Amino acid sequence: MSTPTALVIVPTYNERDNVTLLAAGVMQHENVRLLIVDDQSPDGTGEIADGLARQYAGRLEVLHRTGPRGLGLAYLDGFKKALGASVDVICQMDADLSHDPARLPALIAAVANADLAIGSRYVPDGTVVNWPLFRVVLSRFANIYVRRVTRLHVRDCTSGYRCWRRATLASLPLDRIFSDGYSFLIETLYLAARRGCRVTEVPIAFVERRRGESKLSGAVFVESLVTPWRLVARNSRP
Ligand SMILES: Nc1nc2c(ncn2[C@@H]2O[C@H](COP(=O)(O)OP(=O)(O)O)[C@@H](O)[C@H]2O)c(=O)[nH]1
Ligand SMILES: [Mg+2]
Repeated sequence: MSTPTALVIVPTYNERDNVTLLAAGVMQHENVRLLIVDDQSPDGTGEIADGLARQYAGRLEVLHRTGPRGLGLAYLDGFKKALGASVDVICQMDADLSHDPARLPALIAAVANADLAIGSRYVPDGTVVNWPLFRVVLSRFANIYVRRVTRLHVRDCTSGYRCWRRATLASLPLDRIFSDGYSFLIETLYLAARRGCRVTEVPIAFVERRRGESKLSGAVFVESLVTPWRLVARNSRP
């Protein structure tokens, strides 16, 4: 079979110092296109992305969102646009270079035998580099908690580096999604797993960003505590 074609969705909020390098890394892969979803970043990321769209014309597009911002809202709009494109695989990754574009081929290849491939920090050969202790503890705790409440068997439920088989993504009830922030990642995984999708994990080294700031907040943490229970409750309703 020929190499699958992929569209990578990258949400951005204040990533001016990362987005150019990220785009160059993704564009190394000939079969891959890029969709940057910017939420009117005050630091001018959107304008830089427009320049990249001219530089990589035909392979890189920018979606400028207006209205309330959020990681989940950005992905939702990105998914809807991506599903209109004729590609085999739809991927998600962060803009801050924590996710190495060099791992894209491994993730894309993994969906030949799965419906969703997750770039995983918590399988053998997966690692986290340069994270402060509190982030390591928070992420580990979040994963144990999510697994316990939802009974998912995935080791890294909160990873934002993913590749979906197009038909799998198209089968998700996107209009039922309630998460507008980071818990979008948990919700989409849960919806896919409940539908019987085959989820596989591909080891990645997650490297903490060197430039710009994390948008993770206390509110995100609280949301991650509540979301698994909301999902289970919704699932048990007739
Ligand atoms: N479009 C958009 N992107 C966001 C938003 N919040 C975070 N992001 C992006 O989501 C990715 C992950 O965010 P980051 O702050 O690095 O989270 P962390 O890695 O968990 O610390 C990055 O590419 C961010 O720019 C948002 O509200 N809107
Ligand atoms: Mg990050």
